[in-house]
Formats: sequence, structure tokens, C-alpha cells
Amino acid sequence: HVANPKTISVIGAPMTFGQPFVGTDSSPALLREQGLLKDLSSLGWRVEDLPDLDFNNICSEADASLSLLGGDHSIGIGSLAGILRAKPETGVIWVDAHADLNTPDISESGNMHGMPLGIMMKELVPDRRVIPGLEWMEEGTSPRLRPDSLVYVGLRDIDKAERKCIRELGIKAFTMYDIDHLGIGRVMDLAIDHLLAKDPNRPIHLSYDIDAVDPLHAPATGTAVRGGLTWREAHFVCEHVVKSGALASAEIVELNATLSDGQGASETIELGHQLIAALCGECIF
Ligand code: Z70
Ligand code: MN
Ligand code: MN
Ligand code: MN
Repeated sequence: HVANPKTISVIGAPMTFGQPFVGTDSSPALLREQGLLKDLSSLGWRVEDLPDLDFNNICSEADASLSLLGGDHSIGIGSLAGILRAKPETGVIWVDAHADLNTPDISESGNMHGMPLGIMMKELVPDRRVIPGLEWMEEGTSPRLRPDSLVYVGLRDIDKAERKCIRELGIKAFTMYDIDHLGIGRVMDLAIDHLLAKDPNRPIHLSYDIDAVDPLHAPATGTAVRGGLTWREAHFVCEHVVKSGALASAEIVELNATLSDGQGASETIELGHQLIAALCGECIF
């Protein structure tokens, strides 16, 4: 369990270049304006508020042990690179409607936010330095994510080539079908077991794309897909990962307040805020 007082480092990652819309860059400020940091302090955390990342100097690798506020999901390239460099044994739970397992070769859209996991897998991109902007990812010093160190939760919009990669690499994937079939409780038990069965002490990184949640609750995002997580399922994912005691870092991404009406935007930002509070132990007794 979380032994307080512990320090949580919060970093804004106002990235938009991974997809076609502006607006994801305002989300760190919007979350801060809603009093996020004060809430985390009142949950008993010592909060270290770090300055937003500067994407004019684009290559950056995240520090470990932190909470990142996206930004689009292409920030996952930097966060995974930093986290795996600090703790190579990290397991990743990727909560998303999408698999984000494309590579520049197979992507149908060319959008980088659909590629962070593809870029981390040696099996899919043997040499990342050939990708413009990723020259800093030297082989040997910038670790990879092993396919068995990843679990998906919430998938429902997978590209054909991604589907093939998930099958061939044997990546553990819980789709919305599995959540309907087994329930979110069983799915999260299985997801955490998959990562911790062999190494109960490894850290977990949670990468939470707000589009995993049903557009009813999170309409302000670039690629809303119907049939997503309910309000409670969205929270349960966070609460259960916290309860495992293995959570070391998390990011929340793809909040875009400009892509909905005022009410939809504030509901989406508020949900993001609540999910981060849940990750900090708000509802755990
Ligand atoms: C598609 C692509 C994606 C988020 C859309 C969509 C990827 N597979 N990710 N919205 N967050 O363009 O690669
Ligand atoms: Mn997505
Ligand atoms: Mn699609
Ligand atoms: Mn995503």
C-alpha cells in the first residue's frame, strides 16, 4: 500500500504534434486551474510541481516516479523511454480505445500519437534512429518495452496491422468485449496478475488515454469512440492499480477542451482530475 507522505512529481507535457488538433496543450493548465495539486496535497502527498516540458526542444525523456499531464499520446515515447531507462523491469498498463502500436511503416494516418508502443518494441522498429526526431533513442542505452510487459485495457478501435502485431507478439489485450464479458474487476485482476505473476516487485506505469472512457463522460478528445468505459469502470481501473501497490508512474493524455462544447470540455477535464485523484489513493480505505 501507499506509504505516505511520499512525493509525487507532476509534469505538464503540453504536446500537440502527435495528432492533427491543437488544444491538448491547454490541458495541464486546465487541470492545475481546477485545483489538482491542492487535492493531491490534501490526499497526503508531498507534491513537487515541475515546470511544463518545452516541446520547442522536442527530444525529451521523462524522469521516473511521476504523474504526467498530456498532451497527446505521443508523449508516451518520452515517458516510456525515461521510465524504462530508470527501471527497465517496469510493466505497462495501457488504457485506451486504441492500440497505439503503429509504426511509420504501417500507420494509416501518419499520426505519432498512434505509434508510441510500436516505437518501443524492438520487434516492430529494430532501429528507431531512422525515424526523424528520434535520433536520440540510441540502441543499447534506450531500453525497449518487451511485448509481455504490456497489457491493454479498453480497446475497441484497432487498425488491421495493429491487430496482426498484437497476435504475433502475443500481447495481452483486454478489449471492451472482455470487460463486458468478465467485468472490470476480473479484467483488472488478470491485467495486474499478468504483469506481477513472475516479478511481484516490479513497478507499474499506467498510461491512461481519456478516449478509453465512453464519450458520454469524456467527449473532449480527438478520436472519441462510442462504447467505452463507464464512469465507474474508468475510476475502478485507477483504484485497482493503486491497490496493487505497484504503481510507480502514470500519465493522462488526449484531453482536448477545444473539441467539445463548454460543458463537455469541463466534464472531460473534471474526469481527468478525478482519475488522477483516484491514482493518488482518494477512494482507497
Ligand atoms: C489510429 C492511428 C489514436 C488516439 C487515435 C488512431 C490512434 N490507430 N490514438 N486517438 N488517442 O491513427 O494510428
Ligand atoms: Mn486513444
Ligand atoms: Mn480507426
Ligand atoms: Mn492513445
